[in-house]
Amino acid sequence: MAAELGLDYTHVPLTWDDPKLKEPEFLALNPAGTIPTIVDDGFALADSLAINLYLAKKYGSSGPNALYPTVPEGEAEVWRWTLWAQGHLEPWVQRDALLADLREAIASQAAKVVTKALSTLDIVLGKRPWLVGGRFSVADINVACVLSPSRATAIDMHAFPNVVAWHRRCYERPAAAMVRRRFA
Ligand SMILES: N[C@@H](CCC(=O)N[C@@H](CS)C(=O)NCC(=O)O)C(=O)O
Repeated sequence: MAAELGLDYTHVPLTWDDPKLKEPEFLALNPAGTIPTIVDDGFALADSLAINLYLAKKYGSSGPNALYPTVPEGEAEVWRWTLWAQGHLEPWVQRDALLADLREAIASQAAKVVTKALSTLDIVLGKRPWLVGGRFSVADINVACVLSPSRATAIDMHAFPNVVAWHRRCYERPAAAMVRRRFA
């Protein structure tokens, strides 16, 4: 999102298992001790989808490349897709990262939930190229990043061609390609 918006930012490279995430200095920014976490003008915020909404609304609400709709209906649809991705996809897609016993308990259900969610997405993306307002927006980023190649290692999207094509469009954008090259 920062790259899409052309923001000048400093990336502090910490991996999910870095002990620094559980030290007081970091916990003061994010009590959950997780990445990603941002600090913007002294304001600390965690959780990737919330971060994307915040940055898009603050820095991307106007101009030809705006990523955050200004009309209430468009904003509502952005919330809708973000909450949908968080509820219907993220916990299930991320099952690889969950505690081992929990992961085992949900494994058989996770595939069904993800398949149902991807079916919904495939129907919607068969009717329009982007999720909200006929243009690329934070809604696309928030759903696509939950399905990112690094997170969704266990997900096979091939049965959902509209999702595959849209996901490629998102990840082929110059900002996404540039960031992935930089951190590959
Ligand atoms: N829903 C959160 C998930 C955050 C999360 O669990 N991050 C992982 C890395 S992908 C992490 O920092 N794990 C360390 C831990 O849970 O202790 C988001 O999207 O930001």
